[in-house]
Amino acid sequence: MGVVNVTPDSFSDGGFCLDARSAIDHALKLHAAGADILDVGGESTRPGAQPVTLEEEQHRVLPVVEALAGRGLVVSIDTQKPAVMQAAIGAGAAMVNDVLALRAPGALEAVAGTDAAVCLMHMQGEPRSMQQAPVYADVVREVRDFLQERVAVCELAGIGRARIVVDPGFGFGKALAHNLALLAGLGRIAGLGLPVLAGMSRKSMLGALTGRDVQQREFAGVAAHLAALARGARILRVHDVSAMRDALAVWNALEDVRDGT
Ligand code: 7PJ
Repeated sequence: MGVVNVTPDSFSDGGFCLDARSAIDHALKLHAAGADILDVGGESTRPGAQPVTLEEEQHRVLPVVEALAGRGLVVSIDTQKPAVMQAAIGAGAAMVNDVLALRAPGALEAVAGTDAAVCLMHMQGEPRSMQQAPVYADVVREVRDFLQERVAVCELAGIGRARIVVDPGFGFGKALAHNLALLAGLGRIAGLGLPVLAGMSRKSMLGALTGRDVQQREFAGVAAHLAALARGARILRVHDVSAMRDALAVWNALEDVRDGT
């Protein structure tokens, strides 16, 4: 899964068209580099980020979703807003990626009446304040229990298991030790029996481990995502698709070898 952010380009005065076009161009490059899913988002969920209005978010993402889905590409819509989910599915999105795990009023209904897939992510607190003082007794158990409960709620609402992906939400209300415990214990999340999505690309946990700035975390990201793959992750949400694809080429070649001796 390649990350496609549709946020205004502060260096251009071209406004919306330029933003949409550059997002589409970027997404096509990620697809050419080997991304199977393009995750389109118009509202930042980074720690401390400010919310975006419904109108602004739709204005940003819908032309991009439509253009990519219209080319036959698999599009995921990264949003917390039920109205954006519905409009994006109408524009061709095949998956809803929701950091709130469909907890917003109306979100379950927005997905239930469609055949879109959904990624349910764990987050402690809310983006504005989630990194201030995250606390867990047993982070892997608490995240797994939360996801299990959200899966049950989805099933009751008519969203069958075949449509559901789960995600521990690296960096969403987690200190470094929590993120590492989740990565080490990812097998217990995979034990829920649903595909696991892991997203650590460029995140501060990689900065904390390497001392590197956000633009220089590519190698650390590849290592982290391979570690997730080894523990059962099925979808890797990354910015640096080419690097991840090369690593997967090596990884998958080994999977095909029955006897290495
Ligand atoms: C994630 C996400 C993640 C899912 C973001 C960033 C922050 N969606 N959206 N999982 N992270 N499912 O990319 O740094 O980890 S936005």
